[in-house]
Amino acid sequence: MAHDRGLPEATQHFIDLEERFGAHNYKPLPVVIAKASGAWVTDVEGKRYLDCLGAYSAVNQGHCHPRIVAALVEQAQRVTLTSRAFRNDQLPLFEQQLCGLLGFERMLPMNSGAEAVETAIKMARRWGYEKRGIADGQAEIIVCHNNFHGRTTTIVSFSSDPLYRDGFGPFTPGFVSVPFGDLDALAAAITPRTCAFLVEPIQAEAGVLMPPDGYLAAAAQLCRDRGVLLLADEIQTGLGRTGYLLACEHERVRPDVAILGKALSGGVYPVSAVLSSSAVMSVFHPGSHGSTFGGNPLACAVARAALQVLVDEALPARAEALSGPLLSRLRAIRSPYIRAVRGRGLLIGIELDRLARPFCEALATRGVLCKETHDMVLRIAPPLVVSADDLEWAASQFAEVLAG
Ligand code: IF1
Repeated sequence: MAHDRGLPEATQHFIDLEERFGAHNYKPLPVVIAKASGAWVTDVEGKRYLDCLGAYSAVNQGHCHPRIVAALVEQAQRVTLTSRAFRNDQLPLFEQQLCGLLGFERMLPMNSGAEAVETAIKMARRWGYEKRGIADGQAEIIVCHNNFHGRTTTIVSFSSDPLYRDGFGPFTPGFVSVPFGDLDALAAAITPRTCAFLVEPIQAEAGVLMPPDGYLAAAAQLCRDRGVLLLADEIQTGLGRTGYLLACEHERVRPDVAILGKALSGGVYPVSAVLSSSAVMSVFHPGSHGSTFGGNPLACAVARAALQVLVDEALPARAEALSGPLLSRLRAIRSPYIRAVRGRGLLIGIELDRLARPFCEALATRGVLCKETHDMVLRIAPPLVVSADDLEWAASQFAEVLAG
């Protein structure tokens, strides 16, 4: 049982219950959120906070977007789940809309991001056997050091972080890891057994790490030349976060496979998807992959509304427009603790010379919610609907807590 001192009564009550009955696999800030709208959340005490995490980029469209919530309610009153044993009248429309918006031939719907990554892995392996003639059971996928792709046993098998791996073996074989941003290492790692290269365009969890300019484009070319599929995990970077619908577009790269999650539903419901060409998607036949909830009509109706909001409110362009002023404002902060400020669109990291957690706690007291990543980086990823004034105010709070 936690005995955080000095917390208000209702907050303490909920924390005590969770400490008592929940698994302790998280260490949240002591803020208990009860409702939210746009870029702002309200806790059980009635205190308001500017959300500078955006549920890890899942609420790009803002909390409880009225059009997405309306789609949810409307669909919930018609039909929520049919299973894929039958067809429903929402999935085809979602498939058409998502493929059209992102320029892919086909998509496959799942629920969580990790499931979509698993789907891409299965797809790439089978493609390797069927289309590339790799000997059965021998396919390899190249990944990057410090990757974050989710938490299934296969995905943690190729994590380089002991925090995510330790004690969860035996691990799935067939993955080779190279330094992120190192083209020569990628080239050297490709063998006749390599079916795919799985990469995040920006490594968010690793500390908002951006590869050198030109890396993604050169990696895409290398993959093309060597007959290797490029799998882009755009679960966090996609759907407007970095200023484009896909972060790969910064380098005019079209991945063979794009993996989406999080903001695909605006944070209203778990919806993920894998997009690719017909040729690659054709490795799946009836029975070879699926999910009870994947492609359910409620998810599809929500995702359709969430995509429409991204387009109608021009949220990628908004992320781009808000980015420059915020980055300059943050770079102008005079602080003994700041080592670097970096980011793209509204995915920004402030790297410190010490633990970031106490700063997150101080910011929460001042009404700004953000979360450290990899101990020493403050990550800023507000809903893309945030106002310029709110960001300016948040930046002044960052300046004050980081002043030293
Ligand atoms: C947690 C991090 C963020 C992701 C990328 C796949 C997934 C994620 C690029 C899996 C998920 C989340 C999961 C959440 C924390 C969070 C996170 F710090 F751990 F890395 F956002 F930065 N690919 N990221 O970022 O998607 O299965 O969770 O839907 O606590 O695990 P999921």
